[in-house]
Amino acid sequence: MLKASLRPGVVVAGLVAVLVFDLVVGGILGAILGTTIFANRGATPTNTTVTWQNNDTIAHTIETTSDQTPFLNLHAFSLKVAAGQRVQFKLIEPGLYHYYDPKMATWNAADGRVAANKSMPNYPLAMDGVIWVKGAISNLPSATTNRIPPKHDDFQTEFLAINPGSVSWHNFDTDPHFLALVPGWSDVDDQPQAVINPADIGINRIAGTDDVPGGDTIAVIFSKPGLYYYYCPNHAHIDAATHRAEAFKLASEYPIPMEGFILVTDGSPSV
Ligand SMILES: [Cu+2]
Repeated sequence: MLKASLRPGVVVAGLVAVLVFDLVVGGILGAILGTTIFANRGATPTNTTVTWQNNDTIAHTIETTSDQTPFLNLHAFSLKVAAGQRVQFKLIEPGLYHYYDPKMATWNAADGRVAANKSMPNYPLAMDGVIWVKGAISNLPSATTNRIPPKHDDFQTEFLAINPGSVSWHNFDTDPHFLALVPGWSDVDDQPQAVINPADIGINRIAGTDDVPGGDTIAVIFSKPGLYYYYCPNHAHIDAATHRAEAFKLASEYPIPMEGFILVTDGSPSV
């Protein structure tokens, strides 16, 4: 099966920056929406309009997940976009937005993740995406924690946000798990992409309870602001066409990949 590649493009018209990308390239039914990230370069998030271009031959729905935190999905939306058409939406509040097509994927409430529907093209990759609208967010910590639950090949929390500082992971599972950034996103020559995975974190092993009584904890320092997209190379691999983590079949939460996001703000006081 052909994989749809992601073709983000940024058009700047006055103060309004518009991201146009294809739901599908080449008319492949139900292909990947992609983990697509939009960074507003202006100081006025209220001028942030996102455009979704549907190049598929069927209509799609673009809907925020039911996950909501002080920095995630602050403004819920559900948009329909007909085949060959585009739809626009203005995002006002800074933070992350996680959306999916509920006809192509399902919200797994137990895991708090979007899971691809089995009959969809590009399974196990789900039709979902992430947008980051830059801007100050109040009351973020400079240190936070995540965990790997027992018997789970996933991270308990998909999205975390901090001021520059550190994130700790504790492994309650029996197996070792790893943390590494998903390659293919950072591009220093492309300003909106330069803030995605802006500094490498290496490959970090977190011993499980088979190796260390109670499981190990590691802390990773995130001093450079940006959006970090990471995965566990022991339970997922990278799909080269989309630069997305794809679950290994033997991973316990398959088709949900063992991945997560850390938003590191610039730490400036909120207004
Ligand atoms: Cu793992």
